[in-house]
Amino acid sequence: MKRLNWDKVAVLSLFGLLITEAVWAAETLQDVMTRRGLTEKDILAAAKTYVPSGKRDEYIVFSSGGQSGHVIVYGIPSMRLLKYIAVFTPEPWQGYGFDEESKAVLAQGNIQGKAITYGDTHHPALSETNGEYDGEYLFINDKANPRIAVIDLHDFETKQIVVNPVFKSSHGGAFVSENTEYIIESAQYATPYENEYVPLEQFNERYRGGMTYWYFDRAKGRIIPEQSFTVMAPPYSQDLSDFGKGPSADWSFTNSFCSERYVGGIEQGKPPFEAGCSAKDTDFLHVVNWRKAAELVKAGKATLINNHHVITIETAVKEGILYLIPEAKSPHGADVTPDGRYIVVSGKLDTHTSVYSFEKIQQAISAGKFEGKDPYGIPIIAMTDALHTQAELGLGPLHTQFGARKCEAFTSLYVDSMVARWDYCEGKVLDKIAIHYNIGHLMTMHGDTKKPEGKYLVALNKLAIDRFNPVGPLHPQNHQLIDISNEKMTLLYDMPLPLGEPHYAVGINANLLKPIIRYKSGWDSRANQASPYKTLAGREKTVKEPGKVEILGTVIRSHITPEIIEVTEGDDVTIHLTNLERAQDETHGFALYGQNVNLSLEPGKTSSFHFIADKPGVYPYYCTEFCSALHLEMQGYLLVKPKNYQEAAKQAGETAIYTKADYDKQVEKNQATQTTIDQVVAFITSHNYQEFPSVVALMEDATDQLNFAKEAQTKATAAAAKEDWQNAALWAGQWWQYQVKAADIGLRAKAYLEQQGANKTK
Ligand code: RUQ
Ligand code: CUA
Repeated sequence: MKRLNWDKVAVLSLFGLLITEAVWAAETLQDVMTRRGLTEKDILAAAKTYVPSGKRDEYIVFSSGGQSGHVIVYGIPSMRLLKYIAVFTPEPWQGYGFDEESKAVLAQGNIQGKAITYGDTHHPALSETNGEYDGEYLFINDKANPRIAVIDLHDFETKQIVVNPVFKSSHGGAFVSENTEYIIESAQYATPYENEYVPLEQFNERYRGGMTYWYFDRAKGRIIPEQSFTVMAPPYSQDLSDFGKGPSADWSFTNSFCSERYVGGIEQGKPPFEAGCSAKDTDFLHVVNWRKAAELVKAGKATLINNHHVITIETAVKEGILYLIPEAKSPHGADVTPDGRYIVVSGKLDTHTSVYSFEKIQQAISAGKFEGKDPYGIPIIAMTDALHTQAELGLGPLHTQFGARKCEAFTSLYVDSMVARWDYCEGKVLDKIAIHYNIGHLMTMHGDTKKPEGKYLVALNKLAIDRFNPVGPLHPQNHQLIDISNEKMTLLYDMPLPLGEPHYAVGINANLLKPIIRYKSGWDSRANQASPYKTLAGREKTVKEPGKVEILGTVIRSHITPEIIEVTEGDDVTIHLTNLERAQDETHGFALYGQNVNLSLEPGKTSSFHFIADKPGVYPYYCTEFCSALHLEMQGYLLVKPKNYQEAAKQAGETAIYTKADYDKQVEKNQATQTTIDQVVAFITSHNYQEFPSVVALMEDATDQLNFAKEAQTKATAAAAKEDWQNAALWAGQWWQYQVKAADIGLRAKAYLEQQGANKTK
């Protein structure tokens, strides 16, 4: 339990039980190594990853949650899980998809009117300023239902979902431009842009791929669909994308596979997709001048399809914003180097990884030097004219990330189950390390920015067989932590992830993240504004109209207002709840029997839910977070009366259960608690606590709690003066609740000051 149990502490210390006798001799490190069969290498790896209790991780990773539709957050080097962020899929702990505010976000992701309650999340992207992470926003795509979500890193919540208006799938997103002006999302499986039936026989003429550029308004923290556009591309299965950096910042790069434009047909005796799609020796890297494309849209040169700006292939060719370059068979991944001078592309079915030179590409374009045109008239730059170098890294090269050293790159080798470290300037291999199995993406710290920090690499392995304790035929995934700070890469840790196939992940220096700890009071977090339903203490109210009930309520330790909600069968009921707490961990939950309602009310938040009370009955509700010693008592009843119900005579009034003795006993306890609080406060204020911002914040928190305590004390004393011992005892208990919280916060502040070696000033 997270709170100190005051009674227990008192009793234990009274009997001296807190002092344990040393009955067993402590084990030495050597003993433990022998007992557990650990080598010195194991111990070294453990020492590199172990984060002692109370200490924090250096990096925070945002990983795709695959089919779960979530984002997984964990720390490096400890690999400790910190959070699942609900994105495309309802998630009750966060109230996501259960309160009206978040349901509105999920509803933005409806596909042609249909609610979609999962996502195949692939590539998370952190917002950037001048090509470096700024810690403000995270974006992630859904491959199955082409969508992009915006997550605000101020509170780690999903704020927006946009649906691609012309694609029916999308793989190559999300990746951001150097200053997060645009987020790219490329199509995967070519389809007609229109939402209508087009026979496969018209594949070459009517099916299309493309690259969508979503405009991001930083001030609003939202994608603006009206200012976004798509550059149409041939039906070549556009795969992954990346934006340029520095010299190449105005350009984007998207690889593709199945440029054969094969449409399957094994049912008609034709070879299957996988054979037809890998027949040619090369596919195409798409090179797009997105800056110029955006200007073309502004100049009115785009066509409106499904109410969305599309630059047709014809326009793109005429205006010189789209080029193709052959790339090795079945390529995967397109990664721009930190200096923006090269683009690295691997061929899954080729041992080569190709390094294209941005400068050479530009030279070919300005010289008009092309080896031909594709069937859609797009100029093709010869591979030899664009290549800087090629490297033989191993079998099945896929994705590339960059290290902190000059020209240092890391590429995953799917078939070999290895990671290659190599020099992309020279095209030579430096080191290799065997990883567990089925590696897809890999990730280094800040490895896709202008300034990679290196240090650690995570290999994202799919379907971890033979590695962890078996849990049935569906296997967890395996994220392997690798130390890349030395000349030889070393494996440090295997972390099973029990949630969807890992695709890509991004790791950011923890110092760059500054999430808030509470909301401004009465906040609609999803809309990021004060909620119109914000309710202050004492202003709770119920508005009844025929057939309709609207309640503006509050929650605070250990009480839900209203406690009793009475409605009539068939009523349309809306309830808005505001969490009045300011203490940083005082989240209350709200669960209601039989209505699929489950809210998370973090301090300051206002959430709503709506339902039709169609069945007469008794529906208890309660708080689902262990928020205080009286958490279990944080409860209420929704009573749905049948239509035309005749009220029975009221029962006699409630009987008091508390007496003067109870009140006196509680007051005595409160005074003792106050003494402890005073001591803690004296300790803190006699030190230079003002030099520690987190202690100052804790003190503010504690002061809030003490003010609440004072209010309850006033009520208790007033009731006692009237000899209303029932209410006096209850309010005295409430007063104590706030004291305990204040003491708890104070003790945390004191411990922190002691740890940090604060100086005595008085
Ligand atoms: S992908 S395993 Cu979906 Cu990024 Cu390459
Ligand atoms: Cu609030 Cu439990």
